Amino acid sequence: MNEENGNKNPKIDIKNIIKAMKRDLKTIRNWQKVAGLYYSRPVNFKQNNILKMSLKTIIHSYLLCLTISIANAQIKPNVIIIYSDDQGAIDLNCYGSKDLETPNIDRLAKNGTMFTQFYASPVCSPSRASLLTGLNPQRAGLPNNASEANKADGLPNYRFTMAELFKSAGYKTAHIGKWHLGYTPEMSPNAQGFDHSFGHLAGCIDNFSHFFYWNGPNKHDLYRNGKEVHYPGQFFPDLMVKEAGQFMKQTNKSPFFMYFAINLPHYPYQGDPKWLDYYQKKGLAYPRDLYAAFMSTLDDKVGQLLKQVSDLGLAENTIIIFQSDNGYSTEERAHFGGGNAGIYRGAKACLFEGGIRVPSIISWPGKIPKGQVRNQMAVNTDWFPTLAEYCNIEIQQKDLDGKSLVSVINNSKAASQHEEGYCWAFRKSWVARKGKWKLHANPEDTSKKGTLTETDTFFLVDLEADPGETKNLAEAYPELVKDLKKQYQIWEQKNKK
Ligand SMILES: [Ca+2]
Repeated sequence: MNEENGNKNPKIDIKNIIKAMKRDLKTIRNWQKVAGLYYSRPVNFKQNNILKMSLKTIIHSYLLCLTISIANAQIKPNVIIIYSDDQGAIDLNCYGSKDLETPNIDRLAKNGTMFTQFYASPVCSPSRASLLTGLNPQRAGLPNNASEANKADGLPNYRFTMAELFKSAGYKTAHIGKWHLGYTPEMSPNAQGFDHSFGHLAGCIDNFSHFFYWNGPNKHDLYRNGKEVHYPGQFFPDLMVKEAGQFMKQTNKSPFFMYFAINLPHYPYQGDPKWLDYYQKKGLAYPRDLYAAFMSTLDDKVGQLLKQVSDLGLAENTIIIFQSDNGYSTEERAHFGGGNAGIYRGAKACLFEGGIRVPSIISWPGKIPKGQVRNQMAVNTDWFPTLAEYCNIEIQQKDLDGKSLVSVINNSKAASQHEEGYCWAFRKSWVARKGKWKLHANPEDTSKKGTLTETDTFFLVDLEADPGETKNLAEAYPELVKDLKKQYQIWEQKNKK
């Protein structure tokens, strides 16, 4: 089987193989006839046995070829990353929220493996830069949001992205949804390895007019492959699902990588009226009712996307990842909240757990354990090497910040890939994490769940004993503080290289 056919629907391959088998069996029968003529008739018992054995060997060889063909067909699975936007750490039923409905994403978790200690970045652009490069935001070159006002902001073109990785392995690649990784042609999705792109460049849009409303003149922000397109009045997530369906249909015969960066439940909260009614009748308090309606709308769109995957016969051979880019927002435009981080302190734009600890699920029928939960610490930079391993693609860069999660996914007792520690930096704050210990310098708490005083400049917590980060243990463990400061300094130096 050649590379190009590697991802063909296995049913089609089996048909072809059976066809070939029938054709060759006919040849075998002809050969039997010739052999029968060659040997003096009637063919004696021994000769007949030899023929039967030859036939058996050939059939066995075919079955072996068939097995190898099926295995080859699965060497290159399709990959879809669904990257949600500003979703709270526990905002799925499967993560503990009891007041909102998310049956489709929950089903993905039921059919796959979900992580309880999975981290990203505190805001959109750094999170996306890390996901696509396997590097921390500082090394990727985008430690804060890419501002529409500053054209120099964005993921530098020279960075090697996941899309470029898949493209190098013969995949068709698509970006559908939010970009927020730069505004110039060199930093556009098409310049970063995506064959096809449909979506908006800025951090958020109104989902019906597709305008970016912020300071200054309002700007229409919807593009297909760099060309501005207009669909006034059409709900953007519906356009995304439609575009994804068309892309998958067109690439049905070769493997694909699709980055489905759905801009929900990021403000403006524009939930489906049926869900707005549902949560109002249920008596959910404002602004949770608006947020929940938008979360359930997101869940509907994920359901529609997955149905298309299934209807195209691709479900068995498609790896699906679902993850939020950062914690829920407490900004004014988000009605000062609505999301839920459960016991965790913090929200979007800070380094407390509620800002960076996100729901994360991976599913691949028959290949990834079903209905499993993993508690090992993992990070969004890990998806780059994890997917490369699953898709059998060699990575050229040997110094990624992410590590493959395959061993962790396969075994709940495997060691975390980040036992040596991990660091984050955002604005004036930074975090050095090692094992259960987390040192947080210059902390800010966008959830305002507790007070912070001058004595909290270095905030040390034992995440196992105090996952809500309520008690600063820095004074009690000066040696640990020293070690973690050192870890951060080494990390900071490495980022400058
Ligand atoms: Ca976000």
